[in-house]
This record gives sequence, structure tokens and C-alpha cells, in this order.
Amino acid sequence: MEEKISLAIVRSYFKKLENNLAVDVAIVGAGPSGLVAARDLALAGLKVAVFESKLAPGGGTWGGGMLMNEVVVQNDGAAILHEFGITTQPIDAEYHTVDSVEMASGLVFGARKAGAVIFNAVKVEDIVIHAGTVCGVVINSNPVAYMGLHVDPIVIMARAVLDGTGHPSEIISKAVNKAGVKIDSPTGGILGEKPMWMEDGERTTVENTKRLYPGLYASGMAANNVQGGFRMGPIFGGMFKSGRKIAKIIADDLKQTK
Ligand code: 48F
Repeated sequence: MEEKISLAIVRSYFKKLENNLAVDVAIVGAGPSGLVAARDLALAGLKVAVFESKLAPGGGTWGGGMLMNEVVVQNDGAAILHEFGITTQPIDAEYHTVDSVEMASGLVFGARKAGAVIFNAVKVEDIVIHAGTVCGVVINSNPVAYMGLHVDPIVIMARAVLDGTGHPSEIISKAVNKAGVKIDSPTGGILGEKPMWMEDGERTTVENTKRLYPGLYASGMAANNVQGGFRMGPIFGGMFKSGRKIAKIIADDLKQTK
């Protein structure tokens, strides 16, 4: 019995890993924008792997506002949640509250059921860049990174890499600071997030969602941080719309390079 259970886990995990050593889209970060993008891209027939450094995917969605586990979404954000089967409670003609645990678990389940594979506790520590195009991510076990162990990573090749790492824009930082590339921003670099302004932040999160460099895309707060947008706190419609927008951009780009 013991051997059988261990063998089943080892075999099925390594099959999953082997199947995802080369993907169409590598998404870094299983926050709301990354998960919406993952579902849309998987439904479009693309091979999608999501790498999340934490044990529980879901990003900044679990804790609501100050650990009060409710969040707010606008009508158009609620419509995206309804596609995942997530329930929203209208509070007026424009806004809804959502149980943040239902939202986080529903987003994760929806992305997975659509066909995206999620690797949790896996940190993306670098990118692969060949001849002016980002074409992969360098991954390691997050406990290895957390404990500062000197262990070499492995590589996942991807036709597109999406930075969905939220506020720090970790993957774009690697491109700018390590590879020294100029990205599609006013300075060619990362402007950095501004303080709270919900309305503006919600709008610019979607506007700032785009391809930043060949093979490299950003969504959610990562996109807003790059272009110097305002933060918005526990309202999430902009994150879902950003995920949807970048999925369409990536799918269209990949169609042209097939
Ligand atoms: O920050 P996060 O939830 O991403 P998002 O889609 O949404 C932002 C909102 O949650 C919130 C907000 C809304 O008002 O402002 O902040 O932009 O999730 C980002 C995920 O990326 C993971 C991180 O653990 C989190 O779950 N992550 C960050 N760096 C890495 C990573 C990395 N290097 N490798 C893998 N995962």
C-alpha cells in the first residue's frame, strides 16, 4: 500500500511536469488576473502552465479587506466571476460584494478545470531570453528559495511569458534590471506604483495591460506598477478585466507565430 501510493504520486507528478516542460504560455503568479488569463487561454486551446510561489494559489484574493473576507466588484467584474460559477451579492446598481474564499477557490478551480496546469510552491527566479525574445522561465522549489539553499533551478520554455506577480512586477524586473531590455513604458523601465486611488487604479490596470517586450506580457498590479498606476485595494473588477485583456492579446500574438 505505502509503495503504491508513493509510486502513484511520483509517476503522475513527473508526467505532469514532463508534459509542461514546453508550453504555449507560462503564467507567473496565480493571482486574480493570472487565473482569469489562464482560464481564457486554456479555453482558447493553448497549453498553459501557472507557477505560484505560495502553497495556496489565489494571490491577494483570500483576505478581503484587512482580513474581513469580503471584496467588492463592479457589474462587469461580477459577470466574469459568474462565468466561473462564483456568486456575487449586489449592493446597488453598480457594485457587488463577494465572499473572498469563494472567489479565490472558484478562480483557482475554474482555471484548473479549463485545462491550465498550476504548479504551486514553485518560484520563478529568472527568465530565458534568446535573441531579443523572452522564451521561458527559470523555476525552483520555493522552499529552496525561502531557505536560501544553493540549488540550481530547471527551465520551462514558453512561447509567451505573463508576469502576474502583482505589486512587485518580479518578472518584468528581471527583464529590465538583469537583461537590461527596454520595455514598452514611458521610460523603457518600471515607473512604480502610486498610492491609493480606486477609480483611477481600476481603469489604468486595464489600460496598462499589454505586451511589454517580445514574448513578455504583464497583467494586474504587475502591469499597473510598470506604468506607474494607482493602487486600488479590495475592489477586483480591474484585475479580472486585465486577465481577460491579456489573454486575448497573447492568443492573437501566438496565432500569428504558429
Ligand atoms: O498580487 P496578486 O493577487 O496578483 P494580481 O492578479 O492581483 C492583485 C490583487 O490581488 C491585489 C490588488 C487588487 O486590488 O491590488 O493586490 O495582480 O498575486 C500575485 C501572485 O504572484 C505570486 C504571489 O505569491 C501571488 O500569489 N508570485 C509573486 N512572485 C512570484 C510569484 C514568483 N517569482 N514566482 C511565482 N509566483
